[in-house]
Amino acid sequence: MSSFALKAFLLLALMILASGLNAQIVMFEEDFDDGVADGFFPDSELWVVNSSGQYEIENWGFEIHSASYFGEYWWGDFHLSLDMLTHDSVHNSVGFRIQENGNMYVATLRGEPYKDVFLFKMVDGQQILLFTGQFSNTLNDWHHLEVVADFTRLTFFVNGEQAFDYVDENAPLLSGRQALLSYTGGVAQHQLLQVDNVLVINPVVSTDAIYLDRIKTLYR
Ligand SMILES: [Ca+2]
Repeated sequence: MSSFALKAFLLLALMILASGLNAQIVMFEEDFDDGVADGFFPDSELWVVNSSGQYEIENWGFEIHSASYFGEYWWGDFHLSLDMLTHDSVHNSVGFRIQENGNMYVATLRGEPYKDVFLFKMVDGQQILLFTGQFSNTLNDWHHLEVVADFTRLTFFVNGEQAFDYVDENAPLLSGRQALLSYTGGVAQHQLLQVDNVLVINPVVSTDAIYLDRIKTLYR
């Protein structure tokens, strides 16, 4: 490629990148409306897509855990959002930065009588409480949950309201898969968990800035 052609190519690439500067990269998206939970890896065959285009699992019993995993082990920073409804149970939970050895973070919203949020870190089978606090919410309603992981800073939003903002400075988990988590126990021995509109995005602003810098360096 001639020097002129190279410069023209780089300029074009720069313009394309600049035009997409405020865009966001979709890492994962599933609304279940086609009846299939593409990209999910459930640990139980009880996870199904219902006739309303939602992903659900129903469990009866005490202390029953189930997960449906999605994403990649190399996923680092992300913004996860989804809608979640639990019938007859208080737990709305998502796992993230789930590593191959099972270590992970878990964000939980609990309804009445607790009305609180938790951030746990699972390390070698041990559950470490990183944060808990009161958080007003209602039972048997859809809640919009968002988890934002920015390096060691972990933020949890419920229905648009910040529920925690925690910086993990003690051996933080920096990458991993994600999961929808079902749990029966405590006040209810039954849970029908329903999930919809799972979206994982990676804000591209900082990424583009890095690439723009590289291309500018090449072009000089
Ligand atoms: Ca749907």
